[in-house]
Amino acid sequence: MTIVAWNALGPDEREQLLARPALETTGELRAAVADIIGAVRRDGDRAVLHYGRRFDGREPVALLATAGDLASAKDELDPELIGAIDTAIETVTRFHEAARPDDYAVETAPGVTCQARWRALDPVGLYVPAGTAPLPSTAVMLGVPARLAGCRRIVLATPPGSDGRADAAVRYIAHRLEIDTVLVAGGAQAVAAMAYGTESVAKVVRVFGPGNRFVAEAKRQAAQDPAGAAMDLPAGPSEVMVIADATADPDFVAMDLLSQAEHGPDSQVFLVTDADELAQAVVSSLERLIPDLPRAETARRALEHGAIVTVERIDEAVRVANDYAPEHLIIATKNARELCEGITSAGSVFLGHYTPEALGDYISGTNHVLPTGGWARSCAGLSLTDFMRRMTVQEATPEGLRKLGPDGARLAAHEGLDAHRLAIQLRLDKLDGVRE
Ligand code: HSO
Ligand code: ZN
Repeated sequence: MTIVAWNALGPDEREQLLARPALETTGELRAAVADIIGAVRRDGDRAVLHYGRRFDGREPVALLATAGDLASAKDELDPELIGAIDTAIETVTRFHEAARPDDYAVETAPGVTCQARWRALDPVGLYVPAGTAPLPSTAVMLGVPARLAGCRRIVLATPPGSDGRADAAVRYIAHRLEIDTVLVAGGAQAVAAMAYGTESVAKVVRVFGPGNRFVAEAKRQAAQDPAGAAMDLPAGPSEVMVIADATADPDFVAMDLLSQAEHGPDSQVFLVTDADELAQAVVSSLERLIPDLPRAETARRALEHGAIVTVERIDEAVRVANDYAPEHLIIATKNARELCEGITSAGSVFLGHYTPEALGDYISGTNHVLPTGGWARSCAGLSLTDFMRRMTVQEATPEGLRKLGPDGARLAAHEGLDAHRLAIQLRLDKLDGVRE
């Protein structure tokens, strides 16, 4: 990782340093995904199986995991892993439950009541990737809020492993969360199955979850199609920025950078520090720690396009972080909570020397499906309310209509919308006895 002094850079160079590689949605990718969606809409399950064979060279034992598959997953897992999954479900439940929104009602004028009422989305589709390895933690992050929101029907799609079955931990999580439709398929074909429905799965109203380029493109296309399904966030390569001062432990910082770098060669990792010695020490730690990692090569490639940025004062680091808007921001400084007050754009923030990002990935309780690619400037990570929608309700008594109707009719007349005006006026006339 190269060390760059922020103050030696001009505005263009700064921008370039923090620039993310453009996500390639080539015409080729778009066309390939459109073909897959077309085939799944036409041929349903048969097309889902066909593309699974073609792209993954795998065929599921059964396209839908059976109730027995889900119930018996527990017997295939180490009891300590089961305990860890149960803890994750517990903490994620606790944190997400606290976000439950209340319905509310307001009398906006005498006799006119307006309400907000929350309703769960139904059905919803959850995509749990298994790219380089199955990610059961993602099943927790998607499944828990969907369950808590009260979504009645939940479809969980995940690619088959080499035994043709969904990962045992993912099956166990589905069972614990009473998700009984597990589609053993991945890629664009699984997204298409959920967004449009097949013989095996109901068409869902929104598809959630991260995935590769094919998955992301399929979600995008389905979300633009009125006959498809909405999506959650546009997901890009994972990102971490660490702000650290001289009080940070270089090994801790290095391992935090590596834990994000090991996700993929396109992961984005940055360290911003006001301590030149720490910058040097982190470089040494990285070199010492990488060789022992099973994913050393992937991590090395990600680090190649990351950087260590040195600043003169730690509050400059806050500005750099807000400019970049990282998916994850670790603040490993002595006054971490104070610095956090200045942070306006980050998906999830980790404070102090004992809060690695890995804690949030698995077990602290926050969601790990977070905005990447700069979306943290305008979007938040997944929460309970993403699985719900708010509808408004209003009711006017005759007194209420008398109170607000005349002004409503005036506005309608101004807009030249006479049926609108009359919809109000006819009722006012009836109340006044002008009309029978
Ligand atoms: N860091 C990833 C989530 C994850 N990490 C899953 C481990 N498993 C999201 O950026
Ligand atoms: Zn991670």
